[in-house]
Amino acid sequence: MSDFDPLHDNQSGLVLQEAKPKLKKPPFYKVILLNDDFTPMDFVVEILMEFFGMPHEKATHVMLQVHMQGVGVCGTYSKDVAETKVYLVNEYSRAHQHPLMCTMEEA
Ligand code: TYC
Repeated sequence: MSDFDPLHDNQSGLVLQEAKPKLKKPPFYKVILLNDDFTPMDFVVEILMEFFGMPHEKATHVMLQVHMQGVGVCGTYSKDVAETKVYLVNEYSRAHQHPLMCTMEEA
């Protein structure tokens, strides 16, 4: 052991514990679509393609999953990106007079 070892202070007899790094990875958020009885299926497919970059086939699959199960995940993003997508999708739906609801939850 060296003369100055902060973890084992020979003069006081104290043993110090090194501080653990407190950095945590930032959380990710799932962006979620909710089913409703009024929004046309084609409009939901368009949303999934335009705002979430899905090819037509995948967008159709996710739309049908939401239609049958009530909710579905559009993608997983950082908090800022998820919040922006939720805002843009809800604004776009309202602008087209559809009640489609988009929301987010921590992944
Ligand atoms: N249930 C709608 C219909 O029958 C279609 C739909 C799918 C609506 C997904 C919303 O998130 C949704 N026209």
